[in-house]
Amino acid sequence: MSMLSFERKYRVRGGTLIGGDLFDFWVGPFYVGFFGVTTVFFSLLGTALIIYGAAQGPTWNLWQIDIPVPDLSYGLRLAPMLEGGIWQWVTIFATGAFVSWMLREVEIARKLGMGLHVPFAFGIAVLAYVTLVIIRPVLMGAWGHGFPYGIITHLQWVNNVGYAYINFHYNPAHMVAITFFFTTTLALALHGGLILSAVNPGKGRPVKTPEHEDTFFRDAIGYSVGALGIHRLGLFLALSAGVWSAICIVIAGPLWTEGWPEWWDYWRNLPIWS
Ligand code: UQ2
Repeated sequence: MSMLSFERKYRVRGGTLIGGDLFDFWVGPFYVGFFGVTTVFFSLLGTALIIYGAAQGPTWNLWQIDIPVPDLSYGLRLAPMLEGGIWQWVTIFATGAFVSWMLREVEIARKLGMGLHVPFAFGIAVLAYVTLVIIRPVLMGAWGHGFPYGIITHLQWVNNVGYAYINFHYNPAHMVAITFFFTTTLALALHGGLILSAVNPGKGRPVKTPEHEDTFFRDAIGYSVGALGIHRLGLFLALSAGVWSAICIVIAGPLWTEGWPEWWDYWRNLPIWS
């Protein structure tokens, strides 16, 4: 079945979470739905606010534009627009847009009778963002603990938070997160390389089969995780990277206030060493 006739067959009504048939239609190739409308709504408002914030100056240099967080003294209250209020509303609209996009993915998956793996995976990315700008600031008692929306300024925030805990690389959850990021790249490099090597064996030579893929790894390391298995593993590794990233930042402050090197003192102070 060609893509076009497949789409005609499967572009049917139903599967919506809210609104019934009201927004159950397509605009060109794009499914709309209730959450398509809310995604556009939140995105436009958030983008307009960012441009309004940038227009307050002092620069239109893309690298230096900044939407700053409120001062810590505002705690968890709403700040005046030009003193961090813009950041607060951008955060609300961004979260609204991200959650809307996820729910639109849920509706599309339901329509097609598919699993919810893609919206679930996207939800982990949203969770990582929400952890930084909502969960951790709330746990620490001030919106000013969120990261500012600027290319340079968000990097400075990462740098400052790192030094606030002396050396963030001693955060054990940070270590786990990094390990998952690296292992994700390893798995994707192996998978991408394996697939391309089977599909592109060289000019004039026949494309190889999944059995070739299995056999390559059984010959090389005595084990093949399998065609389905590599995708389960890849999703697990990638989602774990996101989850442990969220964990490593949400425990820094709310749970552990000293430098991360000191966290290991429990180990150095074990009585067995004396
Ligand atoms: C595999 C397989 C694939 C793959 C890859 C492997 C046929 C097409 C890459 C090999 C992967 C293994 C052995 C797991 C490596 C473990 C980690 C943690 C990186 O066997 O089946 O399908 O793409």
